[in-house]
Amino acid sequence: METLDTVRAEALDAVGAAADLDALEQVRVRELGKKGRLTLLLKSLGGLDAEARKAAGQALNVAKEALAAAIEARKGELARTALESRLAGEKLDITLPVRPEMRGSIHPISQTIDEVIAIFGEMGFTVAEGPDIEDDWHNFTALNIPPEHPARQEMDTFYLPGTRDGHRLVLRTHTSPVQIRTMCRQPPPLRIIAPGRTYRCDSDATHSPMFHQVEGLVIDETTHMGHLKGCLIEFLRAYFAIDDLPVRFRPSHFPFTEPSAEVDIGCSRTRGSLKIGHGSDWLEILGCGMVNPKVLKACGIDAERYQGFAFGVGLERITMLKHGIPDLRTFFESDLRWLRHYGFSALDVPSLAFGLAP
Ligand code: 2U9
Repeated sequence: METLDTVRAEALDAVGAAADLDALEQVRVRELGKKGRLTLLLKSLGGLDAEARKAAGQALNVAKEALAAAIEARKGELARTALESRLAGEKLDITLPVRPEMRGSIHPISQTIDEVIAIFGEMGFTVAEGPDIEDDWHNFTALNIPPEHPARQEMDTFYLPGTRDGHRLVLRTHTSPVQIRTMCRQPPPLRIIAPGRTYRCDSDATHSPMFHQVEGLVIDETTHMGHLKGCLIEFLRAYFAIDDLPVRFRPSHFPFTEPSAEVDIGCSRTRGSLKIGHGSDWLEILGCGMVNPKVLKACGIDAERYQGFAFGVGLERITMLKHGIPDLRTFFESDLRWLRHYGFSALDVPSLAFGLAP
């Protein structure tokens, strides 16, 4: 049988000679593992008498501890050398050009919504929101749009299965139900805008089944058509950043306003190119009117005491006009090159004081 001295000397030599962590682990298993040489020596003590067993046992335990300590120390040494040789091999070339950083950008529709909120916010409007899934009372009936009205026909409206409080469910065709809900919930005076997604069963070069609108509503005891005109002229001049933008109001008809008007801005069309702000042509840009008393009554508002105006703007349209975006469909294609070209920096938050857009 091997003597303790021989085993210890060989084991310590092997620890010193272990060239890497794997080799060191092999030494540990060979000497101290379940069937390791020192472990077997310890087991073999059973045959000795008590006195000799005690002395040999102590010597063996001292040897085991010394070996375990030597293994730990060698492990530290090996780890240090491994790190040093890695550091010596790795070089950092600080003259290399920086990696390109992929930055996200704000979608032009989001930018327009932020700009519209900044402009109307300055005039004292707050933002109201409501559900995309509506019922036909909030989307049509309360707005004085009767069941036989063409806007209600299946071909224009996305009807959903099921009903709410006995009313058919629809994807809202305008954001007007947001104002209906606000009027039903909150007494006048009211001054709100409702930007958001709207849906119509229509898809071609100038219509998308999902598009965006912002509508506005002012209700109090004294607001009249002069306020409507001043407010919308102010909005259009701020949005297009043209102080003397020509604006004209043409009589029109909507079921929810009376009287109603369509609003045009001055432009020029020369050889297919459209320029906003000067020239002798007009471009239709939004619809508006004094809120029909029937709509106020549907929401439980005293139409003898209260009155006000409302308007609606298509956000894709004003965004295309301001930024020269030629095709509506590109808004929703999620083409990264398009988004990089037309998108806005997240740091350029629109405000009237610091400029709406860079
Ligand atoms: C309530 C009462 C009245 C909102 C209005 C228009 C005129 C209008 C179009 C503009 C372009 C829709 O996106 S578009 O096709 N909108 O012409 N919208 S008045 O009138 C309201 C709204 C809510 C309670």
